[in-house]
Amino acid sequence: MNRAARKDPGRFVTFEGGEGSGKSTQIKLLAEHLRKADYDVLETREPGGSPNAEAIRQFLLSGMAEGKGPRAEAMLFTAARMDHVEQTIRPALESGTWVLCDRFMDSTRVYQGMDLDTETVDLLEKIAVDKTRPDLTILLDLPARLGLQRALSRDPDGIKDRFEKEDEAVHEARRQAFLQLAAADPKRFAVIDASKPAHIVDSMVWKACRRRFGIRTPMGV
Ligand code: Z5A
Repeated sequence: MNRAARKDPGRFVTFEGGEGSGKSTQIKLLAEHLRKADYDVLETREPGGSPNAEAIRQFLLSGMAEGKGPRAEAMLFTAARMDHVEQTIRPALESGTWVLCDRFMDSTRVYQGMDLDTETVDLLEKIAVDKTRPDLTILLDLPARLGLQRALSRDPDGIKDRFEKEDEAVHEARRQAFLQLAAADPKRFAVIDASKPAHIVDSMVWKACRRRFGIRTPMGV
């Protein structure tokens, strides 16, 4: 019988960080560790993760919402998140599945929050997330320039999306905003140096996860 069948609680782990910081790479690696340890795991992403939210993703990343201003953009991210939480995340957690999510509420705080007042962001977060808050947030931290280089080398001829087009100083300011969020909530966040090779980052992420949830493996916690 696996752990979900034994009614162990599902855990909610979010990954945050800048463009090209390695979130998708590390989610796959963490999912492998957890599955080997006999957990059921769901990998998902934002914006997206449910059919309606994926439709909103297309609209947002194409840049069609950009001219409407940061409030409208934040409301669209919120609508997508609400659907994702209701249709995908909450049911998975209730069934004992671990949810690993590429970006979540902290991305709205950083990307849209820099142009909005805190009360508005707090309200949108409450509407979309309510009590479904991450148990652990892995912040993959690296200089914006390195992340942008990695993203570019992954897809040198690709069309840049709404956010990829912005300049390095904007990405670096977001990096600092993520670090401030982490400093304000050290119990929830683990800040990982993502400039290291992927296998080193993987071992740091797995260690943070084992510590946070007390997971024992043959190698110990
Ligand atoms: N957004 C927002 O504004 N508000 C919100 O509320 C939310 C999102 C939820 C979504 O973009 C955009 O939406 C995002 C913020 C905004 N835009 N930006 N910027 P997305 O989903 O298309 O992309 P992303 O979230 O920014 O992630 P990404 O660019 O796909 O990168 P990643 O997942 O963090 O990295 P990766 O794909 O794992 O790695 C990138 C490359 O680096 C790849 O070739 C890897 O093989 C390589 N890599 C990975 N790790 C390493 C290490 N350690 N060393 C060397 N190379 C590595």
